[in-house]
Amino acid sequence: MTVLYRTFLHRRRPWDLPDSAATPEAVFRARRALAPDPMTLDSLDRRAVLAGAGAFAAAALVPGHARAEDTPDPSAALYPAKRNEKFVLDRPVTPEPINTHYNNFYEFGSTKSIARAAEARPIRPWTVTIDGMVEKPFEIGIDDLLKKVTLEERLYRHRCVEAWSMAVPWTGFPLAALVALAKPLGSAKYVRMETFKNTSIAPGQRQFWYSWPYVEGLTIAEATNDLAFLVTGAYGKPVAKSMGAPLRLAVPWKYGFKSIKSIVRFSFTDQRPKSFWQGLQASEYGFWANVNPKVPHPRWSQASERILGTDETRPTLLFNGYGEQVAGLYQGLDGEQLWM
Ligand SMILES: Nc1nc2c(c(=O)[nH]1)N[C@H]1C(S)=C(S)[C@@H](COP(=O)(O)O)O[C@H]1N2
Ligand SMILES: [Mo]
Repeated sequence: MTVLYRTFLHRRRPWDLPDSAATPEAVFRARRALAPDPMTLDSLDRRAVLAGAGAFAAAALVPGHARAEDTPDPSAALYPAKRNEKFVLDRPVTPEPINTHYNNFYEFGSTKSIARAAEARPIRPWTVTIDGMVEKPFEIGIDDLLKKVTLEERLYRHRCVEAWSMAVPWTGFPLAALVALAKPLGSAKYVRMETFKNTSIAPGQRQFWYSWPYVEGLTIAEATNDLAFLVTGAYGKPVAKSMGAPLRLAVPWKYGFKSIKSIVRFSFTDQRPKSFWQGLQASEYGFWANVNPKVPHPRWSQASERILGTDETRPTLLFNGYGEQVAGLYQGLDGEQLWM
């Protein structure tokens, strides 16, 4: 529990005043290990963090207590899927309770403890719209979409821009398979992805200073790269609501904010999409957001990462270790801000 509790207390709202930058790291860490930092938490958030941690402790200790992964799901029989051994890790898989209970999902609040709030969100029916520059726009239900693809398991690293990381056994299918179903026109250059919007189930979406819904985008070349993965499951079962059920992206060579959760729309376009975080703070979060240890975030270093669930800090790898698969995508783009 000590290790699990510690993960709740790692918390950095990206646009907050950088108390990690203003405070010697050792002091900062010691303070964080005791309590959520009152200087960076408003009182509502503070209550959410404490309630979330308490709820998790109860869920972990009381057998049979309802948790996200217990929710019945019509696609459950598709799991576990066969592991694709091509994707290997250099570290152990992150324990599942950490992954399902330490989340960035601003639709449900700006703390990491949103798992319980996220349980209120229905994930069936779930309709995905494919539109924009395609041969013929269409809508498809998630379970019909699942019939058109082959699920596989892949072990991926997952690196947040906040300098923590996990290792996740995702299940899903290549984004390239969805692009093939969509039949984009030759003139389409980007795919823009959008999260659901429903203020009655996602309290964070009532916060007007964000521009909802959450949006992300990739070039068609990135979207059809073998590594770009649409996630429907994790840990051998349907993916938890807190992690973006029933359909989220995993682009492991980019910072985590690119991996948009709970997608309802894929639009093909010749205009570069403006993402959620870019809209909020373009000087800190860009379109490309490729992981690079040598390019610091304007308010903190990206040289190393804390591996959640352990006491380990490791040097961050260029493209999060996936350069061999993706470096070629960025040749000739020297004028672009590829690393933020
Ligand atoms: N819709 C939506 N997608 C999102 C986010 C979010 O707040 N809303 N957070 C992003 C960030 S910053 C990260 S690090 C990952 C976190 O995924 P995880 O909770 O499964 O670790 O989701 C990304 N996708
Ligand atoms: Mo993130």
